[in-house]
Parts: sequence; structure tokens; C-alpha cells
Amino acid sequence: MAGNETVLKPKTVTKPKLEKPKLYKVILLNDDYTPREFVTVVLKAVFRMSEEAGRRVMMTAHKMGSAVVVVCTRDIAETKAKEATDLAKEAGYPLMFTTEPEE
Ligand code: TYC
Repeated sequence: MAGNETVLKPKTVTKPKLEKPKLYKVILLNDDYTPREFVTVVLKAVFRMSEEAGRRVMMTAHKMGSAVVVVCTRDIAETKAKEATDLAKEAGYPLMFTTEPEE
């Protein structure tokens, strides 16, 4: 080698800052009108839950007033909550899904 290679040294070193995305909970709210079976059907259809998991979450909301369905990114949480709430609305039920940031 001729010994005349240029070595470029970066003047500033940028540390990659990857913010981990904030997570959001989708929350199922109890009400007095939506049939239990319908709640389970929505949980299975929108959140891909098994019959057993769907019933468990539905019964938790029924007894406690609300239940966490899933924790995911804000975008997905809001889309799923709307999809599920809209499905119920179309069927004439007041069933509601909300979202909130995880602590
Ligand atoms: N409480 C409703 C009933 O007795 C059933 C129900 C369960 C509704 C969970 C909403 O998130 C809910 N028919």
C-alpha cells in the first residue's frame, strides 16, 4: 500500500435514540344490555380470542365493571376499540371499548 489512505473520523458521534413505543390498553366496559354471548363473539372476532379467553374477559368486565382486553401500540389499540364498538353499535348494543395509556 502507498500509505496515503485517508482516514475519515466522524466529528460527532450520534447515539441512536430509539424511543420504545408507548403501550395502550384496550378496555372493555360493562353495561346492562349487551348479551354476554354477543360480547364473547366480538372479543373472538376482533381480538382473535379463543372462546375460553373471550368468556373470561367478558365475565371479568361483567363482575368488575371493566376488563383489559389487550395491550398494544396506540394505533392498533384505537383501531380495534373502534372496530369492536362499531360492531356492537351496528347490532344495536351499547357495548363500549375504550383505550388508555399503560402506566
Ligand atoms: N352485563 C351484561 C349482561 O348482564 C353482559 C356484559 C358483559 C356486557 C361484559 C358488557 O363488557 C360487558 N347482559
